[in-house]
Amino acid sequence: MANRLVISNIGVLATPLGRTAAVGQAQGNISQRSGAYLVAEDGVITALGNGQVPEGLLRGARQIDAGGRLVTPGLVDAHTHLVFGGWREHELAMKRRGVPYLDILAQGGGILSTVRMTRQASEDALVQKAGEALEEMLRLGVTTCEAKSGYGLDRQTELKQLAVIRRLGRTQPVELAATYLGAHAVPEEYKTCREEYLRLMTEEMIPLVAREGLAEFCDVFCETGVFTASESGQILRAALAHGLKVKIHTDEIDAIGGTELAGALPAVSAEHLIAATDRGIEALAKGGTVAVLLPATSFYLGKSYARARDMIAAGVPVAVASDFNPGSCPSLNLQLAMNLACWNYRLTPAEVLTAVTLNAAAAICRAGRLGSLEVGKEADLVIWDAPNLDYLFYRFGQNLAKTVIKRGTVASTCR
Ligand code: IZC
Ligand code: ZN
Repeated sequence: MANRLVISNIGVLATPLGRTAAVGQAQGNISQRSGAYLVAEDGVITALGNGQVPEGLLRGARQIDAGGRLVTPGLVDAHTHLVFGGWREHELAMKRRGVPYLDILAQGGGILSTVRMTRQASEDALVQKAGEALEEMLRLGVTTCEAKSGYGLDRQTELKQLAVIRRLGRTQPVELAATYLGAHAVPEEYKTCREEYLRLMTEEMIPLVAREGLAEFCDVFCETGVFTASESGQILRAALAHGLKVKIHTDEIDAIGGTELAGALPAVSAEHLIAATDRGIEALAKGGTVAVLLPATSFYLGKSYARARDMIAAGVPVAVASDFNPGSCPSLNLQLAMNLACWNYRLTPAEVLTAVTLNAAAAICRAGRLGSLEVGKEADLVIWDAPNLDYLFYRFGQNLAKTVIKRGTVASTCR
């Protein structure tokens, strides 16, 4: 007999609908059912209804009374640098003095400092550390998470990071989507011969990562002093040629053409976009590229906030993610990013919900299976210690997730 889960007495079941990203006004048009119940069998949603659960559905089922609380899809964190050695609190004083992020990197700190620590860490130590982060993310309501490499840059350490992601994907409940980010920085040993590093990525690493199925996506940090738009195009085209899907970090600090490139390729997603121009936004709309916005990074770098309202108006699907990393966003709290998105992007609670569920799932090519609560989708959901959706955005600074369910199984219970 199927493994059946029934969640009854749901105060409000709030969810976007669909199997592709919600665009424009649709981003804010979510379904909100009062007094609902949900039934899942073997991890897949088989029925949704209102009021009393029919007797027949209760037989042999595990039943959870939601106690009149809010239920939403499980959160999808579509942009994290999950696997890294060490931290970078030694840069705090420098950052407080106003030394810019890119200057710290140019001096061999920043990403390159994390690269040194990640090269030194054993695979087991990285599994332990990233595993603890995932446990915390799960408690906060995250049921699916994208995870990038990019702190090895050499062959051995990039493969070590991807192996960590693969191991964690098999041993803990949060579903992982792996991204090869060899183009996160030019490693110090290639400083005077960057073409050699480009060759290593396009001719060796990308083919290897694709052939061995170590990552689904390839990403590039397209930024002043890191990789140019032309180099980014070269790397991402090589990735596409080998069957990887592509993403790009672009317009985090300067607009140097990466966003136009993202729309033209097209990339599945373009991330950051703090400095995006009208032309960049048009290109994303044309390419159907998801804008993955990272408001906690704007907060931490003291930068302005991406033009989320303009993007939605222009027909760009907007997702919101944590950007968890040891430099520009040492927080894995996606709930905090949701609050910032509501108040600083001026998105409605419904638009933010779509941004961290359906559109985030689309940003990692999983919207057909995840990101909304509908018959046929996987039963990934959060029972919140909240009576309605507004409450999630009204309170802030503490974890409001009560019970987190992944594929029909209770994965975390708090409060
Ligand atoms: O470690 O600084 N922006 N990559 C691009 C990062 C931030 C992560 C880091
Ligand atoms: Zn990033």
